Amino acid sequence: MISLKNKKALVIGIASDRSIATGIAKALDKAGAELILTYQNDKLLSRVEKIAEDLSGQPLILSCDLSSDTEITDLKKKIEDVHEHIDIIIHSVAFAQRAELSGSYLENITREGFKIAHDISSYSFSAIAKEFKEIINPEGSLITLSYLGADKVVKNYNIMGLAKASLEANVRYMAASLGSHNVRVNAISAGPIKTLAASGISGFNEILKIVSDKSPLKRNINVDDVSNTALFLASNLASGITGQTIYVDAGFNIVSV
Ligand code: NAD
Ligand code: 0WE
Repeated sequence: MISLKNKKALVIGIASDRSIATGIAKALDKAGAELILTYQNDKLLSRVEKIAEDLSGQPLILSCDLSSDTEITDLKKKIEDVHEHIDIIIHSVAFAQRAELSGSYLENITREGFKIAHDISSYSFSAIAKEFKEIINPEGSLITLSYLGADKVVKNYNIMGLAKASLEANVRYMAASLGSHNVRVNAISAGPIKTLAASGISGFNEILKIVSDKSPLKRNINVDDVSNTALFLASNLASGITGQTIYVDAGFNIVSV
């Protein structure tokens, strides 16, 4: 059993009980970490509170919309009131305007849509690291979530593919920047999972079917598959791993035709 006793973990991206961030929060909690959970807006507070009730620890719950620099600065101030240092950051956040997540890439792309997708889905991870840098302990671990569309063309993923490519490059530059502090930075590229971020995406069920048919493990992945990898990357068992994108996708990314 991996122990994260005395480790403090900031988990960003809980929107429902199905969120990948919810599964990761539960895994970190079970390993003994002390949690700080953030939510994007007031509509989500009651859900996060309900999820927190099922945890063994009592997490600090704070609001933070990552599109705002002041909200990121305020988040750090509020955390510093309670904790001198933190050890783990989970960034499980992505956003693109819905109209840009279907149909023709070139017909639907806009300058504003490009900016929003890259701002929330890539820049925000570095913005958080920049803000928290000085209070992250040595042996710290930063983890974000990516998707195959960063590397391969996935129908309808469109602008999010570019944003995830940026996020994965961001992971490498952040890893190089934080390496001298002995802080590691990695991405988990997860296979498709039915969460809020997947709801209403046209063709999502077909993607699930293709993965279960073609992946080496002949199945789809679940939030536990991702959470267990996050637990490993957060722990010192992964002490030599940084700057990587680790696929947790039942092997789907290695297969062709
Ligand atoms: P989700 O909808 O539960 O989580 C997305 C989160 O992003 C939500 O909590 C939402 O509040 C947050 N968010 C969006 N804009 C924000 C902002 N401005 N400020 C703060 N938070 C903001 O869905 P999920 O599937 O758990 O997604 C989490 C991560 O996993 C995303 O990065 C997503 O790209 C990635 N991912 C998902 C899948 C999948 O199939 N579900 C596969 C691979 C990677
Ligand atoms: O990263 C994602 C989705 C992220 C996402 C989801 C939404 C839906 C609601 C970003 N922005 C929004 N904006 C909204 O308004 N995934 C990996 C899940 C996903 O989304 C797809 C996929 C997969 C897989 C979209 C098209 C094709 C495949």
